[in-house]
Amino acid sequence: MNPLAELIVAAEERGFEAHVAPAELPEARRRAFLAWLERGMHAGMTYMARNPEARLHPQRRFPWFKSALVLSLPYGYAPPPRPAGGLRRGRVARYAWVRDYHLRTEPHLRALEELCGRLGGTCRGYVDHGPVLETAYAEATGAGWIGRNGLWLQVRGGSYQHLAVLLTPWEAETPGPHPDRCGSCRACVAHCPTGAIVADGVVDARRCVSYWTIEHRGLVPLELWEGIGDWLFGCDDCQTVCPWNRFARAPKGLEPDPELAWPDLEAFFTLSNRAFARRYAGSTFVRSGRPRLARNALVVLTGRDPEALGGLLPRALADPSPLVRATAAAAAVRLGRPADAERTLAQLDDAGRAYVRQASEVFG
Ligand code: B12
Ligand code: SF4
Ligand code: SF4
Repeated sequence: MNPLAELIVAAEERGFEAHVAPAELPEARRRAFLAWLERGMHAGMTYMARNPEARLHPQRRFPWFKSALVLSLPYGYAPPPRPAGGLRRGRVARYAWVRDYHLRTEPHLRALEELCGRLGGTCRGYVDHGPVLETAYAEATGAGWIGRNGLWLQVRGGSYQHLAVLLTPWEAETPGPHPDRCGSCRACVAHCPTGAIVADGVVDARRCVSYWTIEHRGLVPLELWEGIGDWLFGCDDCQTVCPWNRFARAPKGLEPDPELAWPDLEAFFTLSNRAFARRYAGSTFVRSGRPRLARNALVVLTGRDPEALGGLLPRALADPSPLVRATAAAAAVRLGRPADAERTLAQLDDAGRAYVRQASEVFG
């Protein structure tokens, strides 16, 4: 068996679907990435703009790199039941209902790298955070296409699939392109709550709920609160409406955790940062941390359960995190309780005070 075929078998034994793409990405995809950066669509993700050439040409850093083994891991499981008790409002993106996929995938990538060594080559595996255009490589395998929502999808499996890429030193043939099966459908564009899909396959992170609720570290712009709606962590609106996700596949032996799909929002205000990290150890929540989850909870409750928000406000206004205090003060303004916000002003930094003043203009 040739080394690539052996790697595919090994990846499949580990629960992945695996396809091969040549190292050289199509020029159009490279240009699309640079245009996205030039227009500032990476928002505050400065790491995306750092050394773009490394992302576009991994072979410059790894001269041995000849083909990419693209691994996909489905996560199309059904929603778990909502646990009883607690304050369980808002939605969590499906990928976050289970143990963090980075943690689950890394050991498999390391094992495949070791296998490469035994096969006489050097490989390098990345999942999500590496400087690799994962959807572009997935597209280049010819096993699926990039949809209008910018995600890679397959006829058999939809888009609820994580990607990982193993750079290998073995040549692969260029497969034929997969046909675009979006056709005249525009459901994802129509259902995006914030108009973030600005062109076919192009998502402007500055408008994307997923960016603001997961990646962004600071205050969430007030004009986006409405669009964020009940999204507590991430957003799946451009996927739930996609007709191909009727064929989404569930991974074997992985059950979603109801406490991750429907977390008790009160925990975000009562736990210390350390206790939060312990309670949610191994989940994607830990990457964002307690203050950001508490910030998001305030935005969701403002629109979805003002009564519950009223009960939480005194604690949130006295939160140890300035991010949570400033968001709570803006939420108080939105709730028609400006006096509560006023009392907190002394506890805010300049940015927090400006945010509350702005809240009075936007919501007042
Ligand atoms: C930065 C990032 C984000 C940003 C920006 C999103 C974006 N689309 O760029 C934010 C934080 C908003 C985000 C959100 C989400 N993300 Co994200 N994200 C990434 C990351 C780290 C880099 C993506 C990137 O390079 N963006 C820059 C743009 C220009 O590149 P691109 O998205 O690859 O776009 C290519 C195509 O769209 C294509 N293209 C350009 N123009 C056109 C035109 C046409 C017609 C076509 C067909 C294609 C096309 O060329 C581009 C360049 O190659 C990747 C992991 C990785 N290392 O690749 C994960 C990744 C793309 N995200 C992923 C996921 C799951 C999500 C969310 C669903 C999470 C959630 N539930 O909240 C949302 C979905 C939002 C969306 N519709 O894209 C998965 C996608 C899996 C899949 N099946 O495709 C990835 C691959 C992570 C992983 N390892 O699983 N993400
Ligand atoms: S993740 Fe949500 S906000 Fe982002 S593009 Fe998809 S539907 Fe729009
Ligand atoms: S919702 Fe429609 S347009 Fe969007 S990715 Fe799915 S098939 Fe393509």
